[in-house]
This record gives sequence, structure tokens and C-alpha cells, in this order.
Amino acid sequence: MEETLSVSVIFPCYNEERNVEKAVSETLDTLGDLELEVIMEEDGSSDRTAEIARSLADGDPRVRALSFPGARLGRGGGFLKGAEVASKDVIVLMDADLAIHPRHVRDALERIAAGADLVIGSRNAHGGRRIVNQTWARVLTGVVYRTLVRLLFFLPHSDFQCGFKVMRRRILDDIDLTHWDWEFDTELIWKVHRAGLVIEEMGIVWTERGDSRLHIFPDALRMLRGLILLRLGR
Ligand SMILES: Nc1nc2c(ncn2[C@@H]2O[C@H](COP(=O)(O)OP(=O)(O)O)[C@@H](O)[C@H]2O)c(=O)[nH]1
Ligand SMILES: [Mg+2]
Repeated sequence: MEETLSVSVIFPCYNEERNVEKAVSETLDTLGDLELEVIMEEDGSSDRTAEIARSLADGDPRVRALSFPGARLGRGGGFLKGAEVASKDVIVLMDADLAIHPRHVRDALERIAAGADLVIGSRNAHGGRRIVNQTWARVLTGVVYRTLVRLLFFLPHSDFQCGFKVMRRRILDDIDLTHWDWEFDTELIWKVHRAGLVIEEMGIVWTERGDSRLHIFPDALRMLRGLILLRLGR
């Protein structure tokens, strides 16, 4: 009999007042038949993200709002704060702008039930595509980043940065994640890979929303520095 998995969807949010409501409602509508919790984690925002998330949490017991005002923790840091309180079998990391639609979670769950420990969304794998492209500068940075990661870490995957990662919650217990900035996903994949766990890539449809919190300069330089430190074990 196939295992029925419960799911915690985590949205790390930084200044997402325009997106939180839709992210929550679309997730509940799409995955409402599952045993589900939706965790809206916010840090360092200067807009109404925390307030909106709190009112969504007040209106539905499946929704939880976490807020860390003051310092920005990074997408990875925010995700880990959410993961600390996540209570279900499987954790899903998604972007609040829904560049990837929550319907993809179902396919990922099937793969987890069949034995994968981590499923990573890929715009470049079979079945993956971009509906609205990113700017040429982002696409170029993505290609350079991917090549660098493959060379530095000997990883075979086709997309490290895609904002869609689905994992058994228990795998996080044994993995120490210290890079909270944009290179977070690479650290996750590398350490899960090194631990000998099963990673599967899954093609996903990506719709660029054109409102990024990533600024190529200085973020690309910080990512490069982060990657090198990660490789050096720091
Ligand atoms: N909690 C938290 N989330 C962040 C931070 N920086 C970015 N994010 C979130 O990470 C996700 C991806 O960010 P986005 O700007 O869409 O990046 P892009 O699509 O890769 O250009 C979104 O849900 C952001 O709100 C941060 O410092 N803290
Ligand atoms: Mg985005």
C-alpha cells in the first residue's frame, strides 16, 4: 500500500506583501486534500508581509506565520526557521511569488513515497521549461553558477537554484546547513548527496515573475564567495 505523506509547505518571505495571500490560497486550493500545513516565514521585511501572514494564520488552522523582525536572514536562513517548527513527514520549499506552482508537489510526493529523500525542481531537466524567461543577465549568471557548482562539487544535477525542493523532514536532522544566503540550495544538495541519500531531479514549469529580491551585483559576488567557502568546508 502506498504511504500517505503529510506535508509542510514553507515559504520564506522577504518583503512579499503582494504575494503572501495568493501563495497561501493557491497552496490550500491545490493541496487541500492532503494533511497539510503552510508555514509563512518572514524576516527583516519593511512591508506588511508579517501582518498579512498573521491574519491568514488567524483565519485557517493549517496556516502558520513566523516572523523575525529586524535582520534579514536570507532565503536559506528563513527556510531553516520554518523547518525547525515543521511537523509533517515531508517539507516543501517554495518561492512566495509562485514561480513554480504548488501542483508540482504531488509529483514530488510520489517520488518521495517511492524512495527519494530529496526531490529538486529543475527548469533544465526532462519536462522542465520556462514560461516567462528571466532577464538575459540572470540566465547568464545561472549558466555560470551551474558550471561552477559542477566543477567545484562534482555534482551531476542540471539546476541548483530552482526554488522548489521537496524532502523527507528527517533528512534535515543529520545535515548541518550553515550557508543561509543564496547558495543555500547548493549546500543542501551537496550535503544530501554526500550523505549518500537519494536525490531526484524533476522537470518543473517556471514562470518568472520579474520582481526579484536578488540583485546580480552584489549578490552574485557574495554567492561566489559563499560557494568557495562552502567548498573549503567553512
Ligand atoms: N525569509 C527570507 N526570504 C527571502 C530572503 N531573500 C529572498 N527570500 C525569498 O526567497 C524567495 C525567492 O526570492 P525571489 O526574489 O523570488 O528570487 P528569484 O525568483 O530567484 O529572483 C522568495 O519567496 C523571497 O521572498 C530573505 O532574506 N529572507
Ligand atoms: Mg522569484
